[in-house]
Amino acid sequence: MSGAARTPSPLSRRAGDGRESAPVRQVHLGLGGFFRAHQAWYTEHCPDRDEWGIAAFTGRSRDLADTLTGQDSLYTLVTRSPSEDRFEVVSSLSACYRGSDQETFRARLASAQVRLLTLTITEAGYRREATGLASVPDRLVAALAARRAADAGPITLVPCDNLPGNGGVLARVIAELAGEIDPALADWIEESVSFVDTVVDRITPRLDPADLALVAAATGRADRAPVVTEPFSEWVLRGSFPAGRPAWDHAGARFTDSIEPFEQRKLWLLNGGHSLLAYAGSLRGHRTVADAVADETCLGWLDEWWQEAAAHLELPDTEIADYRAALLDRFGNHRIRHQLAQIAADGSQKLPVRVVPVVLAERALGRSSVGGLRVIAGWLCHLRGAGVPISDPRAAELTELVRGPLGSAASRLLRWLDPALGDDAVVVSTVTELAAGLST
Ligand code: CS2
Repeated sequence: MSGAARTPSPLSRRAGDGRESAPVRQVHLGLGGFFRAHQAWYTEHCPDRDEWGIAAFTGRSRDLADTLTGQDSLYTLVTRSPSEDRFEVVSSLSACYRGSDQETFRARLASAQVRLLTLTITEAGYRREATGLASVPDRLVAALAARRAADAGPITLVPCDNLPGNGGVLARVIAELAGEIDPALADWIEESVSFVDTVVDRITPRLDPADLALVAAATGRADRAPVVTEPFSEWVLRGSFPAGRPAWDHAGARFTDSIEPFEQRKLWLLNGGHSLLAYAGSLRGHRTVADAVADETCLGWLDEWWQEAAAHLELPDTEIADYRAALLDRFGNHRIRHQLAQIAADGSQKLPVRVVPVVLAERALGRSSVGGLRVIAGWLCHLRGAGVPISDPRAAELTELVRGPLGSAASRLLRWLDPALGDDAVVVSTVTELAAGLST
């Protein structure tokens, strides 16, 4: 399609631009770019997609639900390789709602037609006290109570955030909360709700407004909510789906009984590498992942970190080498403008799962773990005000903790991450030196 000289028409006609909407059997919480590039895209590519429509609720944003509703829940997915853009209209969303619409959320979950709930609520979303309003776990428990009252049958919850054992984490917080409210509800949840663990991967930067015009020019359709993503995508799942699921395996998802090696590979190499670049790389003046990996110094740091992390992965060496090589290509895709500031957010929720396990494992072997400690040193500088702005649910507590002389700040922050790190003199002095070097 080429619409260079035409005024683009709105993207809103299912008949002409996409598919008819499918009956809602899946609900999603956390409607954003990543969900639309990942889970919604997998559903779109299933042979049984016409049976699995999605009702999606935003996390906090009101505007995105309204914008998507205004275009009949259709959107354009732009798959951006280093050399070209590919455009695809995704029709798998059947309805979009504001996250504040708890009544509809409850009603959807109380429907026997609905078999699945996927979630992208960020690492911080699994905390009960995360927001001033009702937290996500509170809202989930209320909706599950409605499902039980309606006798709507079993359901599967599929969390899709970067936490190891994310299904188990969610199951624990829900069980605890439900048990406090009503033990009979907790029993019903145990019998009727399946929690699936997942590893999700697709680099999806926040939308650059310049892409709106690009999509309009290329497709002839004015889409107010397109998503730009990379060509690579991975989804690994472990768990059961008592009420069924779309044939995601036909769209490339992998089902396994042993998810830990995939989790560690992704969290340590990709996400840990991202956090290293976000903190240490931004201190060298870089703004995007691609800019940072074009810098030999950052590349050396990345290599050092990957070397340490790889020593603790239970995967064949050749597989790790291939994964690292592919990651370098993905990080180096200069047409994906993935902002380091976006990745730097919520470090308090990210570093404990991306970096700390490797540092502890390296120290247990008597090694210094400079690669991993550099991430923590970069985070320390960031919390002390250097580099990109701080955005973190624990910001107030952490910025207070890192005031004063660098060495004692390093020791307090390390203790906050893990008491064993705070008590380890080698770790404290290494982080202090690395942070001093990064901030000059
Ligand atoms: C990133 C992830 O923002 C971050 O912390 O590391 O969002 C990363 O881009 C995705 O996990 C890629 O799948």
